[in-house]
Amino acid sequence: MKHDSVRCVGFDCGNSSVRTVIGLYDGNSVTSEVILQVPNRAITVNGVDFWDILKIFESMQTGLKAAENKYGEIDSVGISTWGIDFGILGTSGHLLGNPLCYRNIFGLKGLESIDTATKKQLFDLSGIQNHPMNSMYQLLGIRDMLPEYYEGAKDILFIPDLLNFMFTGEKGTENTIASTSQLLDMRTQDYSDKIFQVTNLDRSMFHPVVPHGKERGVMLGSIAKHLEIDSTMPFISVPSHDTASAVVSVPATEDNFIFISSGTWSLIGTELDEPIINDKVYDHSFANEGGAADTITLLKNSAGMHILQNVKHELEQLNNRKFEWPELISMASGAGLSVALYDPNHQSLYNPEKMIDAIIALTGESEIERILASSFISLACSYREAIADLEDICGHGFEAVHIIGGGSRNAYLNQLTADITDKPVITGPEEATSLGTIASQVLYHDGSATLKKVRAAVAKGIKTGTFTPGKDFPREETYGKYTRSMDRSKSLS
Ligand code: LFR
Repeated sequence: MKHDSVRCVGFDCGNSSVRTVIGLYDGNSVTSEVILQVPNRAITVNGVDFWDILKIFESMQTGLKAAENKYGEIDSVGISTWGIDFGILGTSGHLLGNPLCYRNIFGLKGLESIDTATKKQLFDLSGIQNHPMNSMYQLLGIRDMLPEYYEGAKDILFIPDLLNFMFTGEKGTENTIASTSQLLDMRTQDYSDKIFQVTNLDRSMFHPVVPHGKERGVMLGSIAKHLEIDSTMPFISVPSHDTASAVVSVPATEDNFIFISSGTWSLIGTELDEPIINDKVYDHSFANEGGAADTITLLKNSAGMHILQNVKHELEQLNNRKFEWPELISMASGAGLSVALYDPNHQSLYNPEKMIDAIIALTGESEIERILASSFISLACSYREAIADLEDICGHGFEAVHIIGGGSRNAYLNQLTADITDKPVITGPEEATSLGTIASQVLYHDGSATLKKVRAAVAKGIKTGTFTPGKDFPREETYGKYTRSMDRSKSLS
């Protein structure tokens, strides 16, 4: 160790914020501080949603400089982001445009172009659920609808790969982010030639997988000079899909645990040594994504806080004032339980022009308090449904539910989850992704560290909460109302 503690910067770049976090590892525990948080949002241009990758890159540079100013020389950096999306580099080596956001019609068109039997084959080959947002389906849609992008493409870099490239000039990928493309065979966690053959996509655009714990490159001298910071800091191959990093920080000591990684999405699943690829997983729409240290995160991609984030945003625009979460939660809880419920994964909620109108159309509720209550309760019911499916797939029950990520701050939703699932809920850490990114760098610095050891080191530095199921909560009545509201043919998950 160069100093008393190893100093790692973890970037957590999500759909709603870009966070720079510093983590200090003293050989025993990881402590951390959020250095900078900058809002992120997809930007709509002529009906198509894009990411402002340059703003994201700039905010990461600002965060890195602030971290070094405050803590001194940084020993390493790791980047995690949301999954699926990618930048396209042309033959000149430059970006052909802002990366598209997965909430667009290209993926849906791509999915529609594949027949049912081939979709099943693609699941069997990959172990990943057929979701319209998967990079594979987006690329099929882009090839058809934006041919100038596809034909001009030399390299496809997933968002964390693109950011690593922008910082270091090195192109590469790693298994967790690449797994969200549906182009890997999750038995080997490497690209599947057969999938490229079936889809007729071009494998040469994709980059080799850099194993976790290896260096992906060092910061470009020009950036270091511009920021006036140390130029030798290595960028480490961490689980660069935010979900995979977040799962590293689950404070579980047992091997079998359920996590709900709660943010814009809710990822509900468990960690496995090997993928489970069978008809049950297919029917329940679960995916075997890549996890840290060669694990698999078997999970359901389910709608999360995206619905409520949009309701909040629309309310703020309508009323020309801010609505903080505690106010929205008290409005929801005041409305009680006797509200209509809906499927949070209903296709009409994926990217509606107006989220509030879309919920009204599904529920018939028109008072905002009741819409909020309906949304929180429906989310908690979707958790119970996914957990029941997971238990069915795994063939055993799970005792408790770990809720991690920014959504774990929401005590009302945590309690509803405990009440409706009838399982104790353990919450924390909130900064799950960045802590996981930091903990994964510990594996690079400390040769004796294991996933178990770094998980324990993270657990020592965080606060957790516990929510116990209410004895008299009308859980069957509430869940029954939810299941009756479902129209499976319209569900995306
Ligand atoms: C969560 C997440 C999900 C992925 C979704 C879209 O932040 O990474 O795992 O399915 O975003 O990329």
